[in-house]
Amino acid sequence: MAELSLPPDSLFLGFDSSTQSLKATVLDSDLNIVRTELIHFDSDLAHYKTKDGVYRDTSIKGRIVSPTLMWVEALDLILQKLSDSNFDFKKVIAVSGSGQQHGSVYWQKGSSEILRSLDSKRCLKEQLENAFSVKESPIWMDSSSTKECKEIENAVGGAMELSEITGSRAYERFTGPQIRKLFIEKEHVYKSTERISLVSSFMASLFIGDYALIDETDAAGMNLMDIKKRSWSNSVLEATAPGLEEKLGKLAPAYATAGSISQYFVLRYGFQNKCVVVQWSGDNPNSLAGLTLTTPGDLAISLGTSDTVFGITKEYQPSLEGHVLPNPVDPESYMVMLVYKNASLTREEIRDHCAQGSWDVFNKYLLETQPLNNGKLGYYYTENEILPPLPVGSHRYILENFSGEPLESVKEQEVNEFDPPSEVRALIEGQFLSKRAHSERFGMSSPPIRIIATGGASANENILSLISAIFGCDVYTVQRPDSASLGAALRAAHGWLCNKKGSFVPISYLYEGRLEKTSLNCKLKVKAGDANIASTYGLLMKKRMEIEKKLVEKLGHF
Ligand code: ADP
Ligand code: XUL
Repeated sequence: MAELSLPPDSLFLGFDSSTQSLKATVLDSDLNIVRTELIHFDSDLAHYKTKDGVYRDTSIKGRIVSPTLMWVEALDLILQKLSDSNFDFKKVIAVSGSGQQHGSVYWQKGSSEILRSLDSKRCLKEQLENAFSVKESPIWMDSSSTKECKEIENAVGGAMELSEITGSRAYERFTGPQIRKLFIEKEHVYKSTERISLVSSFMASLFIGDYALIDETDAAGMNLMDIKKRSWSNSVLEATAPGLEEKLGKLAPAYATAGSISQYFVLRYGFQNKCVVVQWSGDNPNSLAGLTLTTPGDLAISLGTSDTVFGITKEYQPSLEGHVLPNPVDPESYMVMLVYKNASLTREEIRDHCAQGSWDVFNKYLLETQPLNNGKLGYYYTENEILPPLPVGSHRYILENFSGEPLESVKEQEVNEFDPPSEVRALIEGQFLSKRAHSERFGMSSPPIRIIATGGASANENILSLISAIFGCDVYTVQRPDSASLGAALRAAHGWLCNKKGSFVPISYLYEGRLEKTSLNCKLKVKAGDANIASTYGLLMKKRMEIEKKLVEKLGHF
C-alpha cells in the first residue's frame, strides 16, 4: 500500500461533544496534535443555565437532559473561535467526532429540508431553533426509564436474551428504552419526529447538511441493534416503538464516510469542497481508537464525567453487567466496557466537601493516608449508579480486625462519617476496587498487562498511583487527557484513507513503526509497585463486593 498515505500538509479535525464541553483536536499528517480548542457549556454558554452541562429535572425521578440547541451553539462557537485565530480550514481534508454515548436527538418533520438549505450568513443555532420535536435530549446520565427497560427485556425473552442480541441488557440510559418512554408518554411527539439521531450522528448531520447514518459502534449503546449482524433487530424494534426503523435510518461502519462537508461550512469558514466527514462515533469507542488499544489484555480507564473501563476481545461474550460493542477500528474484534456514573462529579463533590474545593488538598490527603485505609470502606453515589444499580446515597464501613488476612472473620461496622483524609481515600480506593472487581467478573484480564488512563482526572498522578497499586500493573497515559477528540481526529484520517482506497484499511497502517513519533504515543506514568499490596487489595475487594451485594439486595435499583 505504498501509494496510500496522508497528503503532507493536510489536517484532520476531531471533535468530542461530551457532557460538560465540546472539544476539538487537530492532527497533522504526521499524527501530531497541532491545535486544541474547548467550549465549556456551563461557563461559555451560561445562558442555558446548565450545571455540568445538564439539567437535573427534580420533578421527574431520574430525568437528566441537556438542551439540544446548546450543542448546536457550541459548534457555532468553537468554529468561530478557530476562525478568529486564523485556523486554516482549507487544509482540513477530513472531519470526524465523538459524541457522549446513548444521548438522542429528535428531529421534527421537515428538518431535513432545513439541514439541506442552511444559509452560510447565519449561525446554525438561529436556523435550527425549531428543528427539534424534543427540545431537551435525554442523555447517558438519565435513569428514568426503568419500566421501559423491563418491558423491552420481557418482550424479547429476558435480560440475557437482550444482551445476547444487542451486547447489553436494557439500561435506563440506552436509547431504545428512552425512545420507548417517549412513545408511551408523548405519542404525538414521537409521531411528529422525522428522524432520531444519536449525539454522534446528530453532529455529523450538521456537518453534512443532511441526516447522517448511525455508526454501528455507537448503535451498540441503543439496545436496538443485532450486534452480530450489525443491523437493526426486528424483535427489539417491535418491543420498543412502532415505525421505529424508518425514524432511525440505516447503519454504517465507523470507517465509512458520512458525506462531503456541506456548503454551509465551505462558505462560512473556508473548508475545502473536497473535505469529507467520516462517521462520528461514541466517545468511548473513539477513545479506544485514540489510545491505540490493540492488545487484548491492555485495559483503558477513562476518568471523565463518567468513568469507564474498556478493552478489546476477539470473542463475543455478553453478560448481565457490562457492554459489548463493535470495535470502531477493527471489524474482527469487539470492545468490552464497564461504565460508572459516579465519577469526576462525585470526586468533585467529596473534594468540595472534605478538601476545601482543592485538588491539592485532596492529593495531600491521598498521600498522608495509608494503603487499605485502615479497613475503612466507602460507597459514594451522588447520582443513581449504573454499576452496581444503587440509588443516591453514601455508605461507610470500618472493617474490624482488618490486617490483610483472609476475611471470613472480618466483620464490618457501619458508621456515619470518616475524617476528611480517610473519606478522600475511601472514595478513590472504593472507585477503583469496584472497577477491578467488576472487570474481573466480566472476564477482563487480571492483572491487566498495562492500564492506559485517560479523561480529565487522569491528569492527577496521585489517582494514577492508586490505580497502579490496586490493579497491580503499570499505568500509562497519552500526551493529552482528551483521547475522545484525539481518537476522532485519528478516525478522520483513517476514514479518509479508507475512502481513498475504497475499502477498509487496518488503522495501524497509519502509525506502524512510528507511533513513538506521534501524539498517540503512550508513556509510562506509574510503574507497578509491590505485588503484595495488590494482592491484599484483592482481599479488600472481595469484602467490598460482599457488602455491595448486600446493599444491592436491600436498596437495588431506583
Ligand atoms: P467529559 O467526560 O465531559 O469529556 P473530561 O474528560 O473533560 O470530561 O473530564 C472532566 C473532569 O476532569 C472534571 O469534571 C474534573 O473533575 C476532572 N479533573 C480535572 N483535573 C483533575 C485533577 N487534577 N484531579 C482530579 N480530577 C480532575
Ligand atoms: C457509556 C456512557 C458514558 C458516556 C459519557 O456507556 O454512558 O461513558 O458515553 O459521555
